[in-house]
Amino acid sequence: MKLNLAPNSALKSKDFTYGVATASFQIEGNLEGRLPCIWDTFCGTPGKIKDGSNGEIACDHIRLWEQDIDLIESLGVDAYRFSVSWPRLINQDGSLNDKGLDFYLALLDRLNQKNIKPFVTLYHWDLPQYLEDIGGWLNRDTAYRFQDYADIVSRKFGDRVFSYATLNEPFCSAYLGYEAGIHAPGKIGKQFGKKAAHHLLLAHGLGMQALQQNSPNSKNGIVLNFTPAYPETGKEEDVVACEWANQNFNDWYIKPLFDKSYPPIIEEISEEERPQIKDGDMEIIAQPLDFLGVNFYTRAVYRADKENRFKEIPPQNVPVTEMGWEIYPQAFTNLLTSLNHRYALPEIYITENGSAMNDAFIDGEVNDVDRIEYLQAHLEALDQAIAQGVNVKGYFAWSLMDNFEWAEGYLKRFGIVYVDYLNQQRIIKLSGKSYRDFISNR
Ligand code: IFM
Repeated sequence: MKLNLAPNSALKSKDFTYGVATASFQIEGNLEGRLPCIWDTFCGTPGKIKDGSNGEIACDHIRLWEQDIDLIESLGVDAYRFSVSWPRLINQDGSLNDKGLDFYLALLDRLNQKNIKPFVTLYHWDLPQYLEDIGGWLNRDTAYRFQDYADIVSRKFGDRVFSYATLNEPFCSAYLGYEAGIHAPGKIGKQFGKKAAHHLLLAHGLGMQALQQNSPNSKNGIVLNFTPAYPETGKEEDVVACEWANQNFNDWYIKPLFDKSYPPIIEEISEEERPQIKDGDMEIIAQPLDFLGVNFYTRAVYRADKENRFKEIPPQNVPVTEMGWEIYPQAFTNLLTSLNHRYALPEIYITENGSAMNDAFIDGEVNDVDRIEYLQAHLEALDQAIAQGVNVKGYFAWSLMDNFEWAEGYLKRFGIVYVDYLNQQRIIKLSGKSYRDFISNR
């Protein structure tokens, strides 16, 4: 099975950027080289991670980074998206950690030498634990500490970075981390989620100010994840429930960036849920963006529910990935065209798309045809969105290699490269070979 698109597809252009993506906590390991973060604490709390694992070794990338860059080069991609670790770069007193800085400078230099564009994410969920100890994202001051971090790092990285994203998926940090409690720091309660979200968005705006000042030539923006909401039936009550869920999970994060306001449900949520918005906050949040990163994996289906307004209906009798997420590529096209219709968007990069599959490592190979099918269907869906006028400039496969999948530990594999955790060997899966051939035959 090969990845293939029509010869006239925009995705066949050499100007379209293809990449692979990772994140610091998920691959780096080497805890001794940095301060503790909220995910170390979460992993240390019994019952939080399905296989009881942690990020102590992960893919041992801090040690194996040179060979990992060779691997990325061998895939023929144009770009590598990765995150830098705040607790590896900044000491508790706010000064720089020289060893951490040297690591990332060497990584950036090597990528640039190889003509692989570095897409750097500043925050992919590894908040320093000392900041969580004083409230984490519930503390407004954390947004200003993030600005200091963005400022110091972007000065030091100089012109090495092709693109900066302030945050990856603030929905996950805020909702999963501070409301549902299934991600670090594991706080549970409706009174937390939207407060954390507001401070994250404020941090984004403040961080953007630092980036535009220190690094005006890089493409600076933010990465949001979207799980488009669909009503279970056409009944009005389901449609209303679905709209509520959509505002809560998707619009809450994008609307402030472009419209300087939260979605209408802000008028209906309880006082205790509402964030404290100070004068000028919405202007800070809505800094002009050079790009918007879109992460897409699946959709969600909702029905009306008397107690909670909406109820998510798990996929039944439809194709799903190992995460139990429905495979529904049409939602990818619809998401992009509808965002394009609603907002004055900057350039879009698909900063994550991919699937966890039940990979079998047999005789040194992983023939993950199901992952290729997922990729093929999503590239076609993307192609359709571009044909309908959406300005998408690039696509990153999630992920370069299998890694620590948060609350799932190492049980779920998203890589196009297999990692044998017993010996840290990397084996390019059939999907990785297909992606490589597709990119080189453009
Ligand atoms: O592994 C994660 C990544 O860190 C953020 N986006 C979704 C991926 C798959 O769950």
